[in-house]
Amino acid sequence: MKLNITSKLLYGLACLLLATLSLTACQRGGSGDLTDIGMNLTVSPDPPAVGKATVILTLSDANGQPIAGAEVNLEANMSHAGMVPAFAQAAEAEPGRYEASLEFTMGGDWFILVKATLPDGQKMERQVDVPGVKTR
Ligand SMILES: [Cu+2]
Repeated sequence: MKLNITSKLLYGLACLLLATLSLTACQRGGSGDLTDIGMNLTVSPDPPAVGKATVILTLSDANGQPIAGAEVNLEANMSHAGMVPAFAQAAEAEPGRYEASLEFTMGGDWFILVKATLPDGQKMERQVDVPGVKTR
């Protein structure tokens, strides 16, 4: 009788543990906004113009410390349909600072989709608008 109660208790605990684990896994697996991650993106030349551009991106954690070792991919696209997006993988120039080359193929309103995988495996996705790319 005593043994039976113990095994029921253990079973209950195991279920609880599993539920907690899967909940955590779901949160980590989702591509959330990760609001505590700081991101700053600048485009050079500034103001941006048609042609080659350098995108500089910095990532920082909740304490403002640079996040080194992230994998950062960029997708540049325009706000109207029918454009071929440009993709670029950013290289880490210094800890927490990532640089990529892109080419704006026409003037107008662009946006850059940043897809980053942080060193702890969390995935972050953010969009940065780059309006008014100038035609040379
Ligand atoms: Cu266009």
